[in-house]
Amino acid sequence: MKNVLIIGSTGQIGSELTMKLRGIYGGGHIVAGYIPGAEPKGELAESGPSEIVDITNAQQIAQAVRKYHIDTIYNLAALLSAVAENKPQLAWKIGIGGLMNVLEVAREQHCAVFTPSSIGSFGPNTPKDGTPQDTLQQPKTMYGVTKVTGELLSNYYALKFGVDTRSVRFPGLISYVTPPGGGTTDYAVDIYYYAVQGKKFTCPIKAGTFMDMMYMPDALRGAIEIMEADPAKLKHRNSFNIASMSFDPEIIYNKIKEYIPGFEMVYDVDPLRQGIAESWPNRLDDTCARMEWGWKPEYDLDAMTRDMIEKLRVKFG
Ligand code: AKB
Repeated sequence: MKNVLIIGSTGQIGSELTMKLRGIYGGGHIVAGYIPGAEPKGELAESGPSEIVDITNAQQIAQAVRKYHIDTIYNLAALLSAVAENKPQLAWKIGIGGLMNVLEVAREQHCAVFTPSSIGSFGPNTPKDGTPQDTLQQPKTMYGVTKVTGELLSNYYALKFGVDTRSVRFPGLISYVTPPGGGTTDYAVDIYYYAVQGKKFTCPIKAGTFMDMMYMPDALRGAIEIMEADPAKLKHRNSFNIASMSFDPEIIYNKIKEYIPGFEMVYDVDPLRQGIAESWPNRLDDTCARMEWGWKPEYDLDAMTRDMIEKLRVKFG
């Protein structure tokens, strides 16, 4: 990987992945693609090139790929699960219309492509505990429908046209840098912001609802390592289960209380997010990722909680 285009570089994953890749390959090799209204700022704007690249505009993608001699595209444009339920047509346009644009440019200009999938690609009839790599994927959300379709389409382009497509199924991602917008797992980010600022947190997800979660540094490493993996060792491509921790609201609340004893949490369950959460697995089995490309998470709930609190304390003074 030498020249990389990140589509969605100012979003929750993109803002950190762009900086991490610039640290590894040099700022000039990593192009931050963004849409008007979501311009890169600060270090992200100053540390390397940026271009307007709207995923729904195939020509813009092709031009950026030609201009910077791109060989790898990270396609991070998507609506998260709760937003996608309210805007299903737009979710499809970005998630699948956009992916098709990326794959066509990649086919013509010989790029590798990373497009994240999600725990949202599974549905209520998927085995909930130890969810296997290869299993039923019949999601009931538009987000999930786009993720399963994206996995199939990416595999099709690999098989039919030899495009080097690879992917992981991300759990809920937790970070102190850029907040997520409109996901079902967002509560596990918000809770830290409230705790550190000494505010009472109202949790939209019921106690006892388990979902896979991951600290952002592990997620970024996963996204980079899968693209650097030896292709001869990959039996799967789109998309690998990866996992590091699974908890419900009570477990994360009690963990934060170990460090901030006065922290308070109450419940006001959001039926949309709760319904989505209940249709997702409790805990994925990531054996295939571990065996095929050496995936190994570094953060558990305790290590993540210590780091989140420390970093957010700095952020909020
Ligand atoms: C969401 O909650 O929509 C995302 C996801 C798990 O894919 N964070």
